[in-house]
Amino acid sequence: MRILLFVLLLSLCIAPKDTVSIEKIEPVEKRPNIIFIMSDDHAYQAISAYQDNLIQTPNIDRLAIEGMRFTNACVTNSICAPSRATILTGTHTHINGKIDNHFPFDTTQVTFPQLFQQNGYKTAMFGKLHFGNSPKGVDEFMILPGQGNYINPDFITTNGDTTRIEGYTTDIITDLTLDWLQRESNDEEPFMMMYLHKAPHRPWWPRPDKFAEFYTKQFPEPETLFDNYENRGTAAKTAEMNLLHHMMYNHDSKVRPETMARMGEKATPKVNEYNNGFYGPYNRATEKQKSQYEPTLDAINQFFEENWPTMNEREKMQWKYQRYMQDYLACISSVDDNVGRLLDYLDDSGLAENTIVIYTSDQGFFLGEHGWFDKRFIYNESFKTPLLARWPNKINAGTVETKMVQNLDFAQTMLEAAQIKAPDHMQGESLMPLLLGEGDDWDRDAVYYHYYEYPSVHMVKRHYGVVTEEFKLAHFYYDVDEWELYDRLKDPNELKNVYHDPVYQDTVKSLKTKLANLRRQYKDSEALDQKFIERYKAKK
Ligand code: SGN
Ligand code: CA
Repeated sequence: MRILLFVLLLSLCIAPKDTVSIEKIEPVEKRPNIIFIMSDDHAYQAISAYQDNLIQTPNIDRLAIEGMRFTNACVTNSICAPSRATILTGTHTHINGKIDNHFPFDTTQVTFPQLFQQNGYKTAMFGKLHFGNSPKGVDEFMILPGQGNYINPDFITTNGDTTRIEGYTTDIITDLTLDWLQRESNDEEPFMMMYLHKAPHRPWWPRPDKFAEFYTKQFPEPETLFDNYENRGTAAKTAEMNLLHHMMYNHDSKVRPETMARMGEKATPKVNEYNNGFYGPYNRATEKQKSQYEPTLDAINQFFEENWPTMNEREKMQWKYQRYMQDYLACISSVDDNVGRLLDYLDDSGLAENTIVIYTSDQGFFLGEHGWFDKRFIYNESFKTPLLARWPNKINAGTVETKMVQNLDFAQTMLEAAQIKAPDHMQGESLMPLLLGEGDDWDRDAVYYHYYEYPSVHMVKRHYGVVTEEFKLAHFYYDVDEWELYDRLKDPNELKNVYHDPVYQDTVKSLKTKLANLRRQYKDSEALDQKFIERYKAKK
């Protein structure tokens, strides 16, 4: 494997540098290296620095202990590729055009790695990007095509080839990252590295040892696991992301298609014909790897066959929740181990001192809250995202920042840290004052959100909204015209829409004004909403 990697990396030719016109500023002090770590669908509830009853993540937690933890970081559009487009461009998705996972990303736009590259930084990217096109502004990359695979993944390389590497994706992405750091980091030029995990994205295939380990564990259920969506709008009731009704037995819960076929009617209700959801990912494994997965698969399948027919609905939900958490958290355990490998390398090589390490996810995720998996909604678990940042001697250790920040702010933050001027069209704000403990004048009191991917998988309706510390107001549109208001302080689980409650009518009025102002400020409009709907219909 190491030899293969070496030959492969040797054969990579360096991509021509992209040309974008930017203003150069002479750095006044030694510029820091930056490592931007992003996992895919990593809920803050599954990082022990945020919530410690599901999993211990001692390595990721180091960033909180040695740096800053943001408790109110959120995304502008809770879905993968749009979030990445916002991070790369520093603009809302209606501006950069990547409003959903389907439409291609317009690569003529300036992305922040290009600015680093133009300003004397070495740049690299390893892992999941999730655009159909190759990243610009990175000297070297190895990215997963599309969603990528957990087992023996393929990678697109800088010279345009696709190559398969045997092993487990989270380990391999880290091997590639460490290998690049060993080869390329030096004292003269700073670097900006994007280290991007596929895990813990669906379908959750852990490494075999973690699969076995986590199958023995049981996890506490969230308060709202059995939510019946009363007192909410149509969107919550019609979304297709309920563990009992929409999570797939083969694809997600690892019930073999043969087990279900043998059980026949006893496997009902809602047996889905999604065999390839199981064998698509699993058949990538070698015979040796399969022999490591088989004992756990046998145990799961035996349990299912023996118990499922006599379980009631509640028990079925509980079983599916446990299966979900076992595999999702096992994937995260590998992420945490590998973040530990990276942090150890930074310590041992002496790089840690002058390197900013950021840890985030492309959005949040439901871990059974409201009975759901997946994301998309403006509701807390998917709207918020983890954000940790360590920068020795700059960020005070163990600090907690409660201000509302967004993935929209990341590009400008990293650019300012590197003393590179951000283009004026970027729409976020640099988080540097907050990181340096100088945030007294930070005056953002509301953030804007807009989700578009509907009708599509999981059927979460289009909506936009405004979120303040106290309230959340959202407008669902397209095939409904419904408003929802949540009192975040009185109803933290967002179980009661108070939009029509007479007590809240002044709040509704003032938030609608705030929302209209934000839409104007960020250049969003009904005309744009309509344009994106027409574009969607034209493609269908
Ligand atoms: C896949 C998943 C969905 C998920 C989307 C988007 N299905 O379609 O559950 O919502 O990706 O996720 S699966 O068959 O691949 O498991 S995103 O993070 O890329 O936006
Ligand atoms: Ca994602």
